[in-house]
Amino acid sequence: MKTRILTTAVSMATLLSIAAGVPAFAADDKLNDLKEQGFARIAIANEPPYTAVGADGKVSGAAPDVARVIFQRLGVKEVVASISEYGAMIPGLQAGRHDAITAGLFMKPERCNAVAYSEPILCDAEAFAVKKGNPLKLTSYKDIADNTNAKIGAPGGGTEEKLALQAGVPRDRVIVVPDGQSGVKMLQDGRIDVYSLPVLSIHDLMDKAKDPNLEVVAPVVGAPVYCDGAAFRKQDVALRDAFDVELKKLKESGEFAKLIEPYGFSAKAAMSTTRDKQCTAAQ
Ligand code: 6CS
Repeated sequence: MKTRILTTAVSMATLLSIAAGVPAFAADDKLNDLKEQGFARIAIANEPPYTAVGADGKVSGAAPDVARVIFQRLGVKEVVASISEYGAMIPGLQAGRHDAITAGLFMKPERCNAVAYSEPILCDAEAFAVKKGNPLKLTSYKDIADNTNAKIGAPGGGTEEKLALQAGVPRDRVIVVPDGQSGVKMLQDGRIDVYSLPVLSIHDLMDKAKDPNLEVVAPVVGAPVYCDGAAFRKQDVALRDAFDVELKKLKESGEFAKLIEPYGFSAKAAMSTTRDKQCTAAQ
């Protein structure tokens, strides 16, 4: 009886995948392709502690470190990173330039519709870097919208840019900032009044800037806590599922906490939520 059910189940899966235009065997090819390729091409942003590229070209950061361990357990020896703006990551994945996005790309409904996310990995709130004393008293994206002189810097296609626009900040007061160092410089030069990134990223930048004339506002009032996951193409859901099996083992063994908590992330935060919850949360 069991074999028959299994047989029926397999033929049903085959029928469904062929109906979806994807030959059943193709779904599992991606992992085999990566094993043969010897590496997985990952998109990163170079925004520590999520992702970082050292002067020697070495890739680190919580997201690539978790991805590297998981891909190795799946039989893919290495990860090869390319730096991308957040807003270009999903188009790059869909165009086949990346095999996965492991960059702290936060789960949001529109992104969850475009990619196949793993279960949650890195969770964080949002933050502002402002001039000492927070002269414009900016503690929320709405405060920025309400102050007609205030300009915010944020990553292109990133969550903070979207939150500012959704709060009513006009497009000409939302300045796209290519990287952390540029954001700090623009704030120091007064070209922006606030630079917004996730809390851990802003703290990393401030620790390195060592500028007594800057301070951090965290968490941003009214902004959600987000979680990322590794993101795969929709048609690579079998690879995503295999990734999730190994991620679950890492979480259960305690290795997951050992990988991400030295960077300041909370394993408990990621383990207390799910992809489904993150993808359906109103944000
Ligand atoms: O997912 C995003 O859009 C945001 N994630 C991180 C880790 N940094 C900034 C970016 O906007």
